[in-house]
Amino acid sequence: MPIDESAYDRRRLGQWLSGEAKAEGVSRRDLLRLAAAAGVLTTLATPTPASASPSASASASTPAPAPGIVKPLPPELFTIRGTNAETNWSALRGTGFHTPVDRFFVRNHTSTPRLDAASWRLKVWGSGLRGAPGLDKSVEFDLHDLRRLPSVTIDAFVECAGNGRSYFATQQGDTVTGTAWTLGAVGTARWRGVPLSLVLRLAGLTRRAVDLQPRGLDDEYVTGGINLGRVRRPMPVAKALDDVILAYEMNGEPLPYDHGHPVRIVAPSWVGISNIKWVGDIEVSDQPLYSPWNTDFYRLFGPAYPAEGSAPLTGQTLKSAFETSAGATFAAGVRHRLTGRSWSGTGGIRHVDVSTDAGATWRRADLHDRPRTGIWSRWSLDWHPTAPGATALLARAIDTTGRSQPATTTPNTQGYLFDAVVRHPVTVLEPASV
Ligand SMILES: Nc1nc2c(c(=O)[nH]1)N[C@H]1C(S)=C(S)[C@@H](COP(=O)(O)O)O[C@H]1N2
Ligand SMILES: [Mo]
Repeated sequence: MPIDESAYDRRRLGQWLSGEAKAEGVSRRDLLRLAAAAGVLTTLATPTPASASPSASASASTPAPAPGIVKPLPPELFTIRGTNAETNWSALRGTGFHTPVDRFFVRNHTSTPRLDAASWRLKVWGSGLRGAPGLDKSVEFDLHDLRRLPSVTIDAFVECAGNGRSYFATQQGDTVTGTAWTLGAVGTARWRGVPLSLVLRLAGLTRRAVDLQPRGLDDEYVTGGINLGRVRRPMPVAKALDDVILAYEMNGEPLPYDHGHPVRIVAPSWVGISNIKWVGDIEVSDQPLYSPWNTDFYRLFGPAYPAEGSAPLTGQTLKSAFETSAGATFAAGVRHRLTGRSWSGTGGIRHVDVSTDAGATWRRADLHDRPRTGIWSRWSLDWHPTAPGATALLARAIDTTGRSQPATTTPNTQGYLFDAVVRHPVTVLEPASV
């Protein structure tokens, strides 16, 4: 079902600006204050030199609490960034198509709640449901109810909209706010669960419903002194009915605590925030819905965008990563197998070109997975370096819609959807010194 995103958003934004719309207790004035404090509505500062720390603006404003993440985070697998854990790409080499849970990135606004599956309930409620006049339109499901329904199993990546954000600073000299991810805020899993469309139908979805909003059971998110409430983000009904699932298994096991136990939303190809973890309720509304996560966050702001920002972000972008750490060394005179993965929110991966000489020449990599939208394709290429010294590895993917990774990404203040080719620094060593 095609979604007319722009008409949908124009209508929604109009209501928001005229104060009609609900934002669940968060006033528009508070949001504007917050946005100004975070520099969101200001134009870009003078670009910092390309050598500036990628995390300058992000880490200065964010204290570094011990992350409230349950699973072990050994440094060879993860890099801790505030309340989040980024997967080290070197740890994915040889792991197969699905990302093992022990190295799947975690993005938490607050901390992982350890929810009890037996007492967990999902409440589906709101004006978009059928119900007797004057009665509460709400339906509850427990995990047993969901497990009794026909299940689906899908492969899908979950990727943070800010994945790759640090390269806005290090490659382009742009000043952006947010977690300074490199490329490890992405993982692909096999998810099993119930189609959201089925649960919505059982709950009495009407044709009047336009938006729904899943909400997490983790703590309320407080930032810049403002309590934004529980993590929640509206989604058009058309997406919900298309391919979204309520997942209760990840890679064949019950969902782990950190990834939404016992049930999360999986919204294939869409920005990570659409995949609400620890979902406790879903509002289904006959009016457009708003939350900070579709008004001030997860839109593109900046000189290239309208003052009110772009439409709320939907699909992820196109990226490539090497399964090698930055600064890795390679012996000259020996054949090495370079491996990596590319993925796109808009199509499958058609081909990937790799440069081992900082972009001077390119060769086509071998693809190891058939192209599918919303998952990644693994690739490899042999490299026989001869000249010692510093160089950069580059990978540039083209997806089945013909889209290819550009040299630079038009900046946006919050550093979302970086899609440019990343320069991966490595050093070739004299054969004797290895
Ligand atoms: N309830 C809740 N859901 C959430 C979040 C959160 O903090 N709380 N983070 C979102 C973001 S921004 C991302 S990128 C993904 C990360 O999923 P993961 O931690 O399983 O990798 O979860 C999304 N769902
Ligand atoms: Mo995210």
